[in-house]
Amino acid sequence: MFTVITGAQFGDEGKGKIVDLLAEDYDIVARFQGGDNAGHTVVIGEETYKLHQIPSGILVGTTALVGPGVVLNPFTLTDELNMLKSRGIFVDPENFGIDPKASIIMPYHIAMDALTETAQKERIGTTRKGIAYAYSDRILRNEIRLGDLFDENRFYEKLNQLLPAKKDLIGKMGGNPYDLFPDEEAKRLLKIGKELEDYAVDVSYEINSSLRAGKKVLAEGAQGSMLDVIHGTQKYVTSSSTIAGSACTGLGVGPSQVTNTIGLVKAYMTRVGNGPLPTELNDEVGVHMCEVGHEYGTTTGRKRRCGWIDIPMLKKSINLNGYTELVLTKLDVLTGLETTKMCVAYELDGERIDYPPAMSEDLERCIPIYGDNEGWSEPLGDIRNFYDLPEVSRDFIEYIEKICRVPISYVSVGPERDQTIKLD
Ligand code: 2SA
Ligand code: GDP
Ligand code: MG
Repeated sequence: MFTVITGAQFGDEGKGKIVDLLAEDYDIVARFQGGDNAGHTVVIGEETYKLHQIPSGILVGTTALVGPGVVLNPFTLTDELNMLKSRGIFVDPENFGIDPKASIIMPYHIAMDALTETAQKERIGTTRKGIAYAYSDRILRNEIRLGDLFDENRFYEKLNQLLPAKKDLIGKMGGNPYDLFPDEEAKRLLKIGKELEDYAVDVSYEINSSLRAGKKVLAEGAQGSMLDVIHGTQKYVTSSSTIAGSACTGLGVGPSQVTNTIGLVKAYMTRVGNGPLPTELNDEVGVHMCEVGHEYGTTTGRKRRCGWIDIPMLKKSINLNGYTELVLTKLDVLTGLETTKMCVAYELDGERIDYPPAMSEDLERCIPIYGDNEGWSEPLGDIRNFYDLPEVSRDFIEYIEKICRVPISYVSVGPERDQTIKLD
């Protein structure tokens, strides 16, 4: 069984919580794209874990693999490994592996990301983790891979070839090329690389062999479908493919292996960074969503923009991912609102459309058309049965299912594992 989970919106739908919940039933959980721009939160009792590069399944003892499709920051990965170990989580080559073909996010990538963001008038609002530059170097075939750090000679050979051009470029971008990548940093990187060598695994081989042996594999997406580098709201996207198909390319598994795809849908929209968000609310309802939902970036702490759930976008995500089921999260956050709204269509140039236009410049001009419903005042955090939910909230869930024509398998009503309602 090979299940792929992705975010159906702009990320932060609660992938960390749901992957942690489902991981117990899987033998392997694997990350296939993105880097330490991701921030997946798992709350277990009093403990909160913020994972950036290590798959969320590690906390329940499921084998966690990081595929070759990711970009890897060895420094922050080491911090993350140490954080887990210091909190008593077992992490060992027995249950954690990284593909040596993963591309390294180099200090110059991070410097360039920051310089571009600072210089641009219309900022993307990146996490400044160097993601776009690391992926660009992969496409340009200029990347340093994790496996290069295992061999000092090969590493220096590549670095010495690349560094003069990087310094030149950083100088032209207005940065200080002389600070860039002193020799001590190269040595530190090599040292960390040597430590990570113990975890090196051919992820494609491992997953395919496991699937052949009847094991269950869960692929954990990062960011969200609307941030996909091809299908998202360009240019305001991340630099990897965030949709379900990317699990196949990022892990090296054939599409015929995929058994099901799960879409995580937040009961409202959030977006961190710039770019179109047609249902954005700049009023007290938006403030309610942000404050009650604690909508602050898991990696950067930035405030997330909030708005009503957007059905046209959801329809697009369903197409992009072929979702076989949806998980609706953060429904509890809507408690206390007088009315709940859903964007069911847009108006663009005087016409009603029920699917996002191809170009994000046009999406920017879309005016949401809402369906209104009464709100509910009951807190949902302690509810574990669908029929104990307030009727209006059940209508909200059932309407999404009906309009999307995809079953909702779970509704999440709080950050904790057990704050989850399984739907039949
Ligand atoms: P980047 O850094 O190049 O990937 O930024 C490009 C866009 O992608 C967005 N992006 C994200 N959106 C939601 N969540 C992400 N992870 C963190 C979180 C974000 C944070 O879990 O909250 O802490 O700010 C994430 N990572 C990238 C980014 O905001 C840009 O719009
Ligand atoms: P991810 O990137 O998709 O894993 O999501 P993040 O971890 O960045 O952001 C989701 C936030 O919502 C985290 O703080 C979670 O602990 C929290 N969360 C997840 N599910 C729920 C839920 O159903 N209700 C509430 N109130 N919080 C939730
Ligand atoms: Mg997140």
